[in-house]
Amino acid sequence: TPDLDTETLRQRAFAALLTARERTTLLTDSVDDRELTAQHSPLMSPLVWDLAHIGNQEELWLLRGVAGREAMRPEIDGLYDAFEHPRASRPSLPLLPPAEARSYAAEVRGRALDILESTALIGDRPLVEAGFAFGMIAQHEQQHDETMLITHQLRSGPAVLTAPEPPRPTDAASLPAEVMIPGGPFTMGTSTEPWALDNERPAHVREVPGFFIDTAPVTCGAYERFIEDGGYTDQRWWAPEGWAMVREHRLTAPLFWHRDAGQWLRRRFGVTEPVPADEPVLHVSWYEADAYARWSGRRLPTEAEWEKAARHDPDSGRSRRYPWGDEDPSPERANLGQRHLRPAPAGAYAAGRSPLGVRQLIGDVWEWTSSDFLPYPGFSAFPYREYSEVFFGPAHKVLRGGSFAVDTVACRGTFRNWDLPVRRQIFSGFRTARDLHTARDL
Ligand code: AVJ
Ligand code: FE
Repeated sequence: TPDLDTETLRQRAFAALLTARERTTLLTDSVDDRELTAQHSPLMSPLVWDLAHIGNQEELWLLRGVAGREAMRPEIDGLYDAFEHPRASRPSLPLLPPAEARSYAAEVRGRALDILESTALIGDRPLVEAGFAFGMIAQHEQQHDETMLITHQLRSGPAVLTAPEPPRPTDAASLPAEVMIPGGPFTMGTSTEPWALDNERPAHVREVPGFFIDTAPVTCGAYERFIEDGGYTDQRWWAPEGWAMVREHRLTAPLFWHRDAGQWLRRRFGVTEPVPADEPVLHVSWYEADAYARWSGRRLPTEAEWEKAARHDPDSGRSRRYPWGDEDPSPERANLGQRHLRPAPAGAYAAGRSPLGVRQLIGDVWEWTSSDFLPYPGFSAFPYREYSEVFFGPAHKVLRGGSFAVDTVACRGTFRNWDLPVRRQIFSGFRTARDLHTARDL
């Protein structure tokens, strides 16, 4: 979206901030104060920490960074600095109580909107160019909304969130299992997407040899066959650290699954239900995705392969913003924004398919790739090293495409997420790939 005028940018920023706050409000008003301050899992912050952290980051970047204001409450900055306190320790901090956290976030927002009204968004300085700082803060809030939705999934007790069912595919039975992506160069990353974060930049050409990739993410039914075939008890399929994790934690299935009377059940936002065979598998670690792929005679796609499948248009040779083209996501194209509280069945969203016919690359489940989280050639940290740069290296694996819990403002064909390969509480799934010329073709 090059060359947007300043009023359009302002309206977009305003709408993105509003959408994010509506979601934050839903996630924090749907539980009582006791649940807001409780630790539902040592892996997560109390919800009330996320709420005040959202306000604090907004104060830091929009009020102080963009407008040069004084700190409103300098004494709380340390409490909400994610690097100062690990998640498990946050419940014992003297956090703002729920009512104070709400009013702090609201007060920051009021001032931020005044600043948005009065700031030139074009040709002023890099932090505000094309409304970047406002877009970054809307994305930050939405990312914490996804984190808070994970906390909701981890909490016990009856359901407090509801949503309509996602659309079912109409032609899933006739879809090919995999799609061939021809070899050759493609443009990875972006230098023009105004709100792209530092790790998505700059655009650069990658040579990617031809490969096959699954038409849709791996389903629960396919994953059950891996389990039934003894996948979790056969060391052959596992990376050494993955095998150690399986043994130590006695893993037998994805997180939130359990077996009852010969059937796999799962808990999803407070409801126990049969595992749906045709839905993309969710809550698997990178190690489980990697083991499944090896068991199936395939492998995870590299990050570059994933992005080529999602963005490369073989007719024009150009990289698109999304698999379907350059237009923003819509409910017909992708399962995003917590509109549904689950992935859609594999093969859904025909309108969101790529030029070569790959489906559900955007939305539904985050997809593990085989790649470590590394900077692109020409990377430069912006606006702060702690967003991406400090996480680069072999410890983190890249996830792509966004889940049903990702908002459109934080989802693009170029968007990169990362996590530790042991993580399973995130909304993670995967699809598999293979080289063009594997033994079966010879
Ligand atoms: C990009 C999702 C890994 O949640 O840790 C939020 C995003 N960075 N606040 C995270 C983020 C700072 C980040 N991830
Ligand atoms: Fe944060």
